[in-house]
Amino acid sequence: MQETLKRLEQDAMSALEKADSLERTREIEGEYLGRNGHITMILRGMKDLSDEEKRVVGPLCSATRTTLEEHFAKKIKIFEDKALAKELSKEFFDTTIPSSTRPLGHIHPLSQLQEEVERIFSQMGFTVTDGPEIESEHYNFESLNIPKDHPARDMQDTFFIQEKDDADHGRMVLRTQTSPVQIRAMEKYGAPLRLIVPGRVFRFEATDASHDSMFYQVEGLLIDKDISLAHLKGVLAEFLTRLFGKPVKVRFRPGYFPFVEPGLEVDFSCLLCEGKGCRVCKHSGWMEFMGAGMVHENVLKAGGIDSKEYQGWAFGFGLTRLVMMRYGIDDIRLLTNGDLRFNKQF
Ligand code: FA5
Repeated sequence: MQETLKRLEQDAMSALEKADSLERTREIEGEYLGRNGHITMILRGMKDLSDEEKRVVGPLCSATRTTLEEHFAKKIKIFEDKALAKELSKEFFDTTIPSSTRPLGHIHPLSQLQEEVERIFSQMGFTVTDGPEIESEHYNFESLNIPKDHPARDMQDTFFIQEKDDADHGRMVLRTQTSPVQIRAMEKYGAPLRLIVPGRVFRFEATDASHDSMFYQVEGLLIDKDISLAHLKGVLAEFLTRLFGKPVKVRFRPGYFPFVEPGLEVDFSCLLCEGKGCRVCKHSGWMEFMGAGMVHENVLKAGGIDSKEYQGWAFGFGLTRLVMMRYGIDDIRLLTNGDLRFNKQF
């Protein structure tokens, strides 16, 4: 049997060597390795051999088959490559034509700006934090020094999503601001704190070109010892300068928010006219930016922080409005209506 196998292998190899076409090679392959080929028949006949013979012939037969398979495959590939080259030479094939590309999506301008804001504040040592969009009245209002029935609640029209009043936490609402995360962070981490909270907020209001019922805010909070508004001014000027890539000034005006004392409205120098006054800044040289102030003693208390030892400031700006300023978008609703003609411009 060993002899037979050796002879078959030699015969097959010499026939293969002589084969001068793909068809002939396939024919010889069939004669030896096909369904009724010589090697296949021997393999099929193995079952009639004694165990001892099987032990010797089995591996030998498999080895012969593997060797032949490899040689046939090699020769077939040579013929196929030649055929392909011949085929290609018949037609002009420009290998420099770019392949057809699939249309790729890209990041929404709001998310792009959010990522930039997060990057800059992270570089300044701020942690990026998150909080629930469905919030309790306790976190959204009470703990932020806006008691029940206080007129300050009317400053933000609210989507209430629960009729029943929970004794400790009131009703559930869609958060109207990112400020509740101030309290959640104080409770969770204690002082000192240095964080920003980008996120969605919701207000029950009629939409127009500059107001939406869902928009993005970024909250900022810094709690430590000996903190003053001078630090806030420095941090904001640095943030805006890094964001816009040119020197930006910041100014404070008095403002009212129940959870800060003193409270501020923050403006930054107009990017277009650099403070000289133009149509965009209504000839004031300043753009309205956000609310801020020193965190109210009652808020620190609600968050479990000793206001004798620690103090700090908080701010909150509209990320959606910042995107509008940056790209000169004149209608806020364009950002969320999903029109690809609009989205593809960024
Ligand atoms: C607040 O929401 C305060 N939580 C901000 C704050 C935080 C003050 C910490 C002090 C300390 P206000 O209601 O002004 O403030 O909203 C903040 C920003 O959200 C506004 O400056 C504006 O840019 C944006 N904004 C408010 N309402 C809308 C709206 N309907 N659509 C789009 N943006 C809005």
